[in-house]
Amino acid sequence: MEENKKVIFSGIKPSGDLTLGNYLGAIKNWVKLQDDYECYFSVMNLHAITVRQEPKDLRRRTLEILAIYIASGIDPEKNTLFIQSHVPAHSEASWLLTCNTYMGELSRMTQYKDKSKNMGDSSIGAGLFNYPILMAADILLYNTDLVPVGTDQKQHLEIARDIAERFNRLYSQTFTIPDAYIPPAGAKIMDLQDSSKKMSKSEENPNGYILIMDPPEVIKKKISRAVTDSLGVVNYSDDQPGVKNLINILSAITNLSPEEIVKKYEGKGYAEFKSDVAEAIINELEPVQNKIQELMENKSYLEEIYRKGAEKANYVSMKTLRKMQKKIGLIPR
Ligand code: ATP
Ligand code: LTN
Repeated sequence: MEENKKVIFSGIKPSGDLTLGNYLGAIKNWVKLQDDYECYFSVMNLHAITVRQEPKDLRRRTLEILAIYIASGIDPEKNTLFIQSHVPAHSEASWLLTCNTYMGELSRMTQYKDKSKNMGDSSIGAGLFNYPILMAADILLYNTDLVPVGTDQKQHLEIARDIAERFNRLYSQTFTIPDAYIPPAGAKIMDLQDSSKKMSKSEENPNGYILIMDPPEVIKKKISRAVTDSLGVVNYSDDQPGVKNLINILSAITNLSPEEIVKKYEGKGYAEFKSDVAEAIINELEPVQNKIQELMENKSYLEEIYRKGAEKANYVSMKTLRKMQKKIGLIPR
């Protein structure tokens, strides 16, 4: 029965072209979870504008992310797919939660610290600081039980839980307390050029990331240039972070455990290993890429999906928003 299913909410912001990190850390797991949960997958365009975006790129990427969700195997008939800005309750709930959140807890967020570290106070947007509150609103409006994300989002999940618990304490039981779901493999794919950083779509050096839309020859080139070490042994160890990252990528794609992969490459060099990693990525992404292209040529289909998604999301989120307003003491219209 649909009503008894637990609820999942997750999303990706269109702040750059999506990487293999987004695919393995987030989307691929959503595909696996979709049958067992009632799922809301959103394109977080209001989060994207916490840093400056070129309007026409933002528009293109918003639709592209929707196409990527569907092309990756998320069934638009079974799940609610929508664009964040089409559901005003997110912005409204975000304000109500802003008035119940402290500067202190926001200033501890490592994503905020990382993103603002090279900016002066007068150029850090307030949206970047308040980002986790909007994310809490996204999650709490749907009475979400589980939020499948990569490791980097764990701290944001914790603040969402804190905000929810505080609201429940102050105004009586209102929100479900959400749990993070961090996948066993692929939770943190690292930059191919610098294994101390996560692979990120906002990174400047394109050799550090693989894009979901990268053509096969580009993928081969980037993997063959990926930084490893001079040991020459395929081992799953923190002393060999570059190799470990490639093992994690292969493991997330093939479902083989890191141990099984190490065994398979016993006595073999990096060249063969890297060429198999590239091959696995290409085989995984090629059908997705073709489907994305097809979907991007069918804008009216995408429009139909996001319209229907917004309708459902508006209905569900408005119910929670009204509850919040009433409890806080705002007079209903
Ligand atoms: P940016 O780098 O622009 O801040 P991002 O890709 O980190 O963007 P989102 O697009 O919002 O941020 O991330 C969407 C999802 O992808 C999140 O669940 C996040 O945890 C996951 N994700 C992002 N990068 C990685 C990565 N390198 N490894 C695993 N998961 C990742
Ligand atoms: N901040 C998230 C994107 C995001 C999100 C959400 C993820 C915005 N709202 C709600 C899960 C649930 C990120 O991954 N950078």
